[in-house]
Amino acid sequence: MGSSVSQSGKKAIGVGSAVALLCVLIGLYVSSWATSLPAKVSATPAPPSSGGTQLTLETVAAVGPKYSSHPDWVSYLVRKQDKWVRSTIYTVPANSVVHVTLYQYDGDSGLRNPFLSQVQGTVGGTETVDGKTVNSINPEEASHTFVIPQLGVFVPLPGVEEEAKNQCEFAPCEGTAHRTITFSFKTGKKGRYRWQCFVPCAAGTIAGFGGPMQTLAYMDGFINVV
Ligand SMILES: [Cu+2]
Repeated sequence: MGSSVSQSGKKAIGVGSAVALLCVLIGLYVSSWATSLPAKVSATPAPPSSGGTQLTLETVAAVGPKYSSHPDWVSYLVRKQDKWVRSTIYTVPANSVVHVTLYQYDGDSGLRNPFLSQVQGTVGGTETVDGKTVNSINPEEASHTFVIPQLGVFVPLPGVEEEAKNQCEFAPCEGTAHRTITFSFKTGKKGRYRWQCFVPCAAGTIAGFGGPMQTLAYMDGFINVV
């Protein structure tokens, strides 16, 4: 009798500590998930003649194993010093002009809402696409958009043609088939502004809006205006 009690006691302690360990592991997992934010990347000074600061971005069809545990997800990357990093949190100065150069390495998905194919809220209300100044693109050609709703900035990004040769497979993409888009926007007062893509570009997810479209640091992020 005594030995059976102590045995079940031992069992209870064993089960109890296994459960406790499991809880600790779950806690660690959740806290690391909840606090893992991408690094902040600051805009760099732009050439003095242009004033303001510069952000250099690229979009890729597949982020690849070097940048993510979801190698086939679409993503934005940002240039930091001489490297492409996967971050979508940018720090820019208040009341200033930010010049953006964006290399589009992804193909087109098309917009559901053609309204978003118009350029809005940029300096001059335009963007340049491969050197040509435009105020809208063909909605079917949209690959991604760069939109900061609170600042009224809407920039549609046309994709690489489907038949283009030499397409980039995995990030970082450099020199393979791409479109070059430039635009500038004014920041205004200090604050934290959300930006995001509005193209249903998350291939293989429900309505194209799952996965990278609903996980921070792929197709959306924040602009910290400081
Ligand atoms: Cu997108």
